[in-house]
Amino acid sequence: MSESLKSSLHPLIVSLSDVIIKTWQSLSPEHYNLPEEFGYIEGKLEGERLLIENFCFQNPQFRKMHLELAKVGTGLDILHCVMFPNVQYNLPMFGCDIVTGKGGVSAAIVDLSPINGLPAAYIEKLSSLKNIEFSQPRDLPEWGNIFSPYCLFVRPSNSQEEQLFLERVTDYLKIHCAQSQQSEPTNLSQSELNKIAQEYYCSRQKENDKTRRILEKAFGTDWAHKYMNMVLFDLPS
Ligand code: BLA
Repeated sequence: MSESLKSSLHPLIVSLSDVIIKTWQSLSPEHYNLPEEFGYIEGKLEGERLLIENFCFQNPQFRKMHLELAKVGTGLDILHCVMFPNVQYNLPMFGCDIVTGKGGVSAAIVDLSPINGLPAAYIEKLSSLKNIEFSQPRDLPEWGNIFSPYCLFVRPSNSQEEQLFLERVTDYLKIHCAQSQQSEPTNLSQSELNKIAQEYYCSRQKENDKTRRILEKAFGTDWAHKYMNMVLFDLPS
């Protein structure tokens, strides 16, 4: 990981990216080649530099495990992470997004989002996690009907809450990695349903105008469209 970009990011993003990469190592990940032009990217947003760095892996259960770190000027840092299951496995979508600005962390979201329902083992594990209260919970946007009842969406208001968020993401990742290792491939018709559900998840995520706006301003409409469709939320083949 390039220390130059990473070390300049908000500490919560640095810690979480370390946790993600470390946890993925238990999944025997192989490299996933993103389209070549999308590894390390630099653009300009309203005269400010936008830097994007991508890390991408795959294994039998996950067609793509994607971590993106981004910095806009000196004000805005972003962590974006999605684990896309292979549609042959009945696994949910792990998704996480952190946006930090001059005033601290503005959005921190993590979920294991259902693909044709959450498997019973996930419900059991997630519902037995201890309840944590955040002082500033946030409301999901309209396109957010893809998220599960276990979706955590908050504005952490101090470093203690940032730590709690980090611990909760770690819990979700550990549950997901362990479950994925026990998962067996399903049949063809269920795989087809999983594919449709994953396409729906991606189409809803692409309705997030806040993400689109930043990419369009820095790189133009065409490039942003390509990036959202080929890198952030590409469809299963
Ligand atoms: C919100 N995402 C945001 C915001 C920005 C971005 C600037 C607004 C911050 C705020 O409301 O406080 C920007 N996020 C980006 C950019 C990238 C990115 C530029 O990932 C990538 C280049 N978004 C995801 C994933 C989830 C997600 C995987 O990519 C959830 C699993 C959620 N981001 C998400 C949600 C919001 C958000 C729910 C709030 C949207 C709103 O309130 O309208």
